[in-house]
Amino acid sequence: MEEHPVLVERRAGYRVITLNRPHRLNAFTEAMHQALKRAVAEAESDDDCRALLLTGAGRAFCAGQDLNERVAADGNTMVLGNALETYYNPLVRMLRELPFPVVAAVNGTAAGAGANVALACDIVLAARSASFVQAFARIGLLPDGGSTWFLPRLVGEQRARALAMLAPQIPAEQAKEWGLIWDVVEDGELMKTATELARRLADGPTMSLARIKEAMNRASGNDLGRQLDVERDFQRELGRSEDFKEGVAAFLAKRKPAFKGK
Ligand code: T3D
Repeated sequence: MEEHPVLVERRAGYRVITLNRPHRLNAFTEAMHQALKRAVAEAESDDDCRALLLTGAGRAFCAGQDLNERVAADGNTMVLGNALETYYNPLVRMLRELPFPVVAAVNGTAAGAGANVALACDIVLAARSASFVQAFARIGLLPDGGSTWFLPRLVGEQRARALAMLAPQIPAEQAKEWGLIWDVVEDGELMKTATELARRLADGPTMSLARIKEAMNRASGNDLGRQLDVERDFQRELGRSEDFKEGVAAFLAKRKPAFKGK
């Protein structure tokens, strides 16, 4: 067994989590799932952690499920529903529900569930040489990790269906043009830009960012009326925060705000 399928670096205000199975393009094994779950849970329980940066070691971001783990000794394939229930679905929920922003720095190929873990993050930044592929139909599966939900919302129904059914490997620039991801930067600039982004978010008004995230999550299931109520309730709460006081004071004093995340 590999010693460290996931690396964690603690920095002031945020953590960098690196998927670390480069010889298998950082494909998910059970051990990697468990290590990632632990790393995310530890970040969540750390009061000083106000943002997360997720990336991959080597030339890929993540190639999805490690298919070596999908052939049982008797030749029958495993019960895949259990894998989703135990690992992928909780991971996607966790990333979406963390009370601070998650940045994905997609350093190379993001395939299958690897692409969809990236899409579950709040802001997806990709290196110019990176690519995205909903590889599932190539092996007789359907896109999981929430992508039948994410894709139509991000790129529209027609492109979503084609991405899922034809499984093309689309370059980062096209992913950006289609609205699948936030931005593309030169390969050598990826980690610098991504860490600046994580740093900036970690220095931000964390309660506000958490409520933005939650409001966006809820919007997909709400009609306008309900969503207006959500905004009202969250704004009421944020109006009492120290960061709101600081934001207004800084604006009026024409200085940079010093948010504390409270
Ligand atoms: O099963 C469940 O729990 C249900 C949930 C499923 C979630 C999923 O993610 S299903 C989809 C699984 N992923 C894939 O089908 C992607 C498979 N990989 C590829 O299609 C290609 O490798 C890539 C498009 C990602 C990259 O292509 P390329 O040409 O850059 O690299 P390569 O040569 O194909 O791969 C390099 C090595 O990584 C190679 O090993 P080798 O020959 O050097 O020993 C290759 O076998 C290995 N690798 C890549 N992806 C996987 C993998 N090994 C195991 N599992 C992989 N997913």
